[in-house]
Amino acid sequence: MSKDEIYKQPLQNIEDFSFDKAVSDAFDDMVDRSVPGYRTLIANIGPIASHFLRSDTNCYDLGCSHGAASLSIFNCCPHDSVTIHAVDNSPAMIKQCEHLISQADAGSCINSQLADINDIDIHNASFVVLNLTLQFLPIDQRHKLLKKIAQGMNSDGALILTEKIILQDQPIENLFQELHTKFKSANQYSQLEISQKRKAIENVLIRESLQNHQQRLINVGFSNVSVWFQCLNFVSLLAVK
Ligand code: GEK
Repeated sequence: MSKDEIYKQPLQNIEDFSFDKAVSDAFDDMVDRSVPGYRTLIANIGPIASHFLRSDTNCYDLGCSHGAASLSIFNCCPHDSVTIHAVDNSPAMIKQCEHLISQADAGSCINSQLADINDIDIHNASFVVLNLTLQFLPIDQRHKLLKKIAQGMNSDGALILTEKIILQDQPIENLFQELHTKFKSANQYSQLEISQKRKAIENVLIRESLQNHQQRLINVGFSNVSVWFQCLNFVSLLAVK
């Protein structure tokens, strides 16, 4: 695993953040040092999935990166006949995902796919994961994707949606931003790295309020939407069809 040093040196031009090879190489270190509770999220996705997975159904990990959620599900999967589809549109991410799947001897259960999640077919799904992925889609594409997920899901299925949200209460929003900056400083990111990364990601990661996410999930056909995890601005929802 490479250390994330992408924004360590002063940059003349800060380009929009993208999931290229440099980011993929540093991804595991980056996500651990940047997302409060990431390991807790991954550790719990498998056990939550195992409650909803049914034999002879599909599970989708959309925007899978290196497949951490897929592997967590694989390790808890109660049915051999479940196929986990790990999908990402970054070639570098999928390459490393495939490597880790084969290292875990999970190739017969996890099918990795280089594709845009807007273009894939979703059917006979008992469980779907969007762990920190929807936030990278333009807002006007989000309803259509979630509707496709709800329509391709069996009646007792569920979705985990994890997002960095924006708080509607401005003082709390400011406080959580400040605490997130402190979290990154405590994880050895310099002020320069933090500010350059913030600039690179500001037009790429588009946050919405918790209420927007909850309402959209209800609108597309989920009957129960519960928060199961929150740390600062990072929230994970369990939406049951
Ligand atoms: C994890 N879920 O470790 N189609 C496919 N993939 C996409 C798209 C798209 N349209 N847009 C973005 N991605 C992972 C972490 S990372 C979150 C998810 C982060 C992919 C993108 O290539 C990247 O791998 C992933 O979504 C977001 O549980 O880096 O903050």
